Amino acid sequence: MNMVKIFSGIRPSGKLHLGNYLGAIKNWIELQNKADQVIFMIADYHAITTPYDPKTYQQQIMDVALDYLAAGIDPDKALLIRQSKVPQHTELAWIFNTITSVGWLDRLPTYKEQLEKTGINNMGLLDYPVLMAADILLYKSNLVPVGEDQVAHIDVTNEIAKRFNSAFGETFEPVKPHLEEGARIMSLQNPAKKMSKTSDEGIALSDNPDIIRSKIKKAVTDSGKEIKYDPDEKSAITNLLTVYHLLSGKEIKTIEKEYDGKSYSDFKNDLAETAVNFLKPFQEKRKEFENNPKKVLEILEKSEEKSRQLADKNLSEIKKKMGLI
Ligand code: AQP
Repeated sequence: MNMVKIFSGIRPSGKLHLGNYLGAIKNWIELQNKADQVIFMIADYHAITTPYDPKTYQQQIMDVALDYLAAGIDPDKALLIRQSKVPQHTELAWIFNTITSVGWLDRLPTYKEQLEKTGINNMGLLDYPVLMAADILLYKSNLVPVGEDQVAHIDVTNEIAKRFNSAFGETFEPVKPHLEEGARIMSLQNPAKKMSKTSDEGIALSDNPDIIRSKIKKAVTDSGKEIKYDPDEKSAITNLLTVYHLLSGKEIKTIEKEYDGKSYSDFKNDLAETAVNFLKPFQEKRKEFENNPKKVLEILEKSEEKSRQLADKNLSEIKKKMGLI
């Protein structure tokens, strides 16, 4: 049987939110026990493609490391790395640039959305999926747990892998995205948009109970009164029901029955308490790591050393096939 090699990452572009947790990290925790190689990355080179503050950037990067560890990423099972500490990522991205068609990139919805959002059209933004392909293929990873917005990028990764294989010889196997329920948690202010770190006030994993309660109280709802799963007619309530279901483990049908005849505000109050209770152990564990920055740094540095070795081996094979060495 083929080895299962997991890779995924998150941009340190703000506080991690429930969408990041339910769409990605929750699955990472489950998969880390089942795979032969597991690498989770803090995508610090990806996050500088959009506006950021250099003065707080190191703290933001460490905040993501704390979130990863508090969520249950086990450094004995997974390597936990900062992208910029493994320079082979950017080296391979350059190599992949030479076999990537611009047409695969400039039609991507994620690229167009970011252009619209930031008004900035830098090369890094266009090239983002090429660096992502390098992140994944540098370790010959074959399974990438992500939210729905990233699937188009995995398609580009596979295009690049195919083109490399046909030009230089079989090297990469196909990469599969791993998606579960929760792959698209929507914004609490606008259920037509996904919850995100930069353009939305999502529920941060580190929000205190009062902030969580206030954000859920203010979440938009649909017309009517019924608490019903109906993505077309009741997109806001459907999103809140999905979050409730994933945080409580209760089936959607059971929740609908429980709130039959009750008001949106009853439902929201209980959802808020569910979220507060769900995040409590996470936040306690995060505090522990926060009080031990030396240990966190040690975990990162040890992982990065191992990743550089893995990366070196694969990059040498790639360069040999290309006649670069
Ligand atoms: N709303 C979401 N629902 C489910 N999964 C999500 N992911 C992101 N948002 C949701 C998944 O989380 C991982 C990290 O993605 P990211 O760093 O791009 O997260 P973001 O919150 O989308 O960050 P930004 O900086 O605010 O980016 P934009 O501006 O692109 O939204 C991925 O696996 C992603 O799928």
